[in-house]
Amino acid sequence: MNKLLFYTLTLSTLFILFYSCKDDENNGGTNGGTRELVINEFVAKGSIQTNEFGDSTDWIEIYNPSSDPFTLTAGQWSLADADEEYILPQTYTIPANGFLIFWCDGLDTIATQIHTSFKLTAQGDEVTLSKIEGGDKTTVDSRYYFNANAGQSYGLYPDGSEAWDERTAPTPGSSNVD
Ligand SMILES: [Ca+2]
Repeated sequence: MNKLLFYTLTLSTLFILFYSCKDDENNGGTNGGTRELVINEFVAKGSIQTNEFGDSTDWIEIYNPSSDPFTLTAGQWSLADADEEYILPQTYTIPANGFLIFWCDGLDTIATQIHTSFKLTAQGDEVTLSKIEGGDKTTVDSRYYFNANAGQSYGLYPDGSEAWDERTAPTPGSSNVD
């Protein structure tokens, strides 16, 4: 084997290894934020949970890590995927150490539940929770993933920690299980 071919093959192998490892490490990874509230869990493909209309749809669970209730004022909070931002049109209060579910079904409405204008992309997407005050937007929490597995969630265990992993038993609206 000549030297040029050897170096080309070695570099190609290293490149492939680097990017395959990078994808694994980044599944459910964070892009940072202030974490007053936490993106605690989500399902992006093959959800077996159904919204209030009986449709199986993706969802995102927001967790309040504080021992005090947390109020999200209408128009000042948004949840977005990589392409679209949904601004919360009603004020909600999340109880101390409680949860709020956004159903990502593209319905863009609020009935008993919150239904975002976007759906999550199974192949990979980015989920961002932001606060909007005086025209300024602050990222509170952000997560991204690649190639979601059907019926499984990504989530933190324990709730609000930094330990992201795939969860085989999704728990919308209640504490995550290992
Ligand atoms: Ca949960």
